[in-house]
Amino acid sequence: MVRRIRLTAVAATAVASLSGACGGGGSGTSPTTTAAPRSATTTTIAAVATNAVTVKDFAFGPRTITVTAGTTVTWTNQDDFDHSIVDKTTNVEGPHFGPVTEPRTFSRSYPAVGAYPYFCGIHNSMTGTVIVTS
Ligand SMILES: [Cu+2]
Repeated sequence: MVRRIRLTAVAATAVASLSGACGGGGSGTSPTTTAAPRSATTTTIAAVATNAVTVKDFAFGPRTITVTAGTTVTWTNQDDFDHSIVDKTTNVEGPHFGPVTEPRTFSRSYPAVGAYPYFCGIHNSMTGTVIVTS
């Protein structure tokens, strides 16, 4: 099965440049010119990172999250029944979590770069992916 993972990086770069205003020359003496310092400001706005996934109505939200290596991702179950997180690659299933088997949260750390698809071990149609970048 081929699964396509679309990674959307949102980075807005705003560059503001200020050009020095040149004063006009008056009559008579030649004006003294002082070079105005040219100032440039670069602002980079990165996408807001999240390490939180909400589990609600048999769905993971967001279904795909992107985190940096070393991040711990936490799922919070807002349904009235338990879920679990199974790493699709390793088939390792975390404990059931939710209102029946508390706590309602489950956390897993992602130390290495890669794509980590997962699913719910109780409801296999529930799928998601953690994308880990450097
Ligand atoms: Cu489930």
